[in-house]
Amino acid sequence: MSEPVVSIGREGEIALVIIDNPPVNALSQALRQELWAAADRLDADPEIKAVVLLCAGRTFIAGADVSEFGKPPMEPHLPDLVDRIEDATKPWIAAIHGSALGGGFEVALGCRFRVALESASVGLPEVTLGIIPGASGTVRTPRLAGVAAAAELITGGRPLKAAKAKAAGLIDAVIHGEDPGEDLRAGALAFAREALTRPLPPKTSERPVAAPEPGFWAEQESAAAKRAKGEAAPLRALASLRKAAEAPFAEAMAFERATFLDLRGSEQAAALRAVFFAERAAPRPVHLKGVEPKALKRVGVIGGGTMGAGIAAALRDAGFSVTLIERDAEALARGEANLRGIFAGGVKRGKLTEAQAEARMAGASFSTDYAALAEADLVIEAVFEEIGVKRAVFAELARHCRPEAILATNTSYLDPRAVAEGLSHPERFIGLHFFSPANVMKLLEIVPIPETAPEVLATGFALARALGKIPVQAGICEGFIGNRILKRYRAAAENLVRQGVAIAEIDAAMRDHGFAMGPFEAQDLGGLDIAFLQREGARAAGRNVPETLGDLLVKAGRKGQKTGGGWYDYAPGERKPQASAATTELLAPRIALGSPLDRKTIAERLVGEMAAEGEAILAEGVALQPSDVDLVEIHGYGFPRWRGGPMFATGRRSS
Ligand code: T1G
Repeated sequence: MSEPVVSIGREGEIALVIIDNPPVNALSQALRQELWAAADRLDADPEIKAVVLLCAGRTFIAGADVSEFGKPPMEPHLPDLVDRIEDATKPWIAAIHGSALGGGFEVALGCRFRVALESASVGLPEVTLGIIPGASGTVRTPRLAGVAAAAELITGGRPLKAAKAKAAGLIDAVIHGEDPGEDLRAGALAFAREALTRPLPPKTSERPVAAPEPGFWAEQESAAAKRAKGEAAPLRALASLRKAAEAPFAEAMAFERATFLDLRGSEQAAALRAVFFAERAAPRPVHLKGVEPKALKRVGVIGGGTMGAGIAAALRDAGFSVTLIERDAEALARGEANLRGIFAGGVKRGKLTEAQAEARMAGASFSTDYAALAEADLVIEAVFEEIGVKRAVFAELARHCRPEAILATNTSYLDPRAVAEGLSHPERFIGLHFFSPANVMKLLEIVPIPETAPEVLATGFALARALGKIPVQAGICEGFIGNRILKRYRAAAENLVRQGVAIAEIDAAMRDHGFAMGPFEAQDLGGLDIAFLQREGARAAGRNVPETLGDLLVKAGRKGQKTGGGWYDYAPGERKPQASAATTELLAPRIALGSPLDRKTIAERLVGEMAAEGEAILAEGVALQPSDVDLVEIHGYGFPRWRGGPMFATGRRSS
């Protein structure tokens, strides 16, 4: 028999039920069964008056065991267990640290009370897995928090911190302190003793759901439909919540369960599960197991432009001390202002307090002298994409940094081997390709050169973990994984235009498919000139790079939104694309009179091209596994997560 995952202790007339099911106390069948047995045993114990439910390890119950989802559900089912806890003859008090998520939060909802450490959060992230809560989350939550707060929690899937959860009525007390084994345990016991001196509140299932304002459901449904773009779970979650507000408890529970089981077997849920596990595996690649990363504290960033400042901000957010280097005082002042601007934006959006923004700036220093990097553990270069400029930077770094300091380039198109040419100790060199804005975008492509030492590569992954990013290792080729696929995608989209498909129709097709933007409006936003200059550079170097439609636009001065027009026209100060007569005229000689394609076909064709390029990349060893290609597309290029990425969506990987 395997080790028990539940133990029972006691403090006077209060029992402590302690779950210990690493890593995240997920509700495996064994755990459900042992909790049920604990409820039976404590009901039968006349000396026990209340039960505190605590978890060992890093977190409270993080949810159902996602790895059981492909298998038939086994008894005891979670909704029954939640009812069983609610029906216990003694009140249960959930004592939450870390995260109470999904089924974990539902177990807490079955308890008569919930208390949580300040640092804890609670949530129902099921929609992020393509499902809805399956154990009363949609039915009990509105009984505590009302339908508006419940709708936000359930259709958005984002957890709430303890203080906000308390304000919403989802927990009863916030416990001060940090240590779950001491502060939380003591706080929960004190709460339990106090609660026993008062009459018990009603069970959650017996509370009514307050009727919302008239028009509430119609408004919610249309907003959710607009956001969903084909993603099923948020709308189905809303329907379940509505049922909870309009039907008796048992009927709403049956509706929720049926919806949950239906979605669990869906293609979208399979895709989102595959992404879930790929994201968790990415930061710790198997081939680096046992390789110790180097310690990182002080990091230098060369270049204070949009990319450099974004990287510096990401580093400061993660607590590294940062030294930003620029070539002269003027550029340095601009770099400092860029960094300050990023934190000011955080304050404006309510993500940072003024004091936090100040502290972020206080941990950054600014210099035009590379000698300031003498103590740096890592330096990331983010200067102009020109080989001569970059090599000059690395020559300076070799002169001023410790020989064991890691030196990284953020190049997106140059060959990192060429950037590193002539560098002493090339084993410490690596490519770290961030995506703009670097403090927001989750993807980090990690590009070793042949000399890169394994510890240096492992340090790249450790850095990604510290920054909360999704790292993907890429081999050397033009554009690495992401930009190489982007190039093929854009070329395929241009081919459709050449065949006579309307530009706006292609963009609309990709938006309908779940992308935030289509390929042409995205180019207008980012500017067409960067890719153009890169093609021109390759042509100047004697390579055969066929003329693109984008080249024609740039040559006519149409570089995108910043010049008032690119593929589309833009009214001054506006970002809304308008069909452009000028573009039509410019491109007319290259465009055939073709038959139109429907949007679904357009999207499938373009995703097919991405996947075909992904396959070529895998065959060349530039990407190590299909899930890496999918993670790059989802986290760097806006591929709809619920479609699983181009490799998953085209059946090239199943999990
Ligand atoms: N099931 C199985 N394994 C899980 C898991 C889960 N729910 N959550 C995490 N793991 C594994 C993960 O793969 C990794 O494994 C290890 O635990 C550590 O995870 C009926 C339908 C809790 C905030 O969506 O958000 O309940 O790689 O690296 O950074 O309504 O894990 O070590 O082998 O992420 O400390 C809803 C998902 C399920 C929670 C901790 N619950 N988990 O973060 O660790 S649906 C979720 C998280 C549900 C009911 C339903 C995070 C965390 P390995 P980690 P972390």
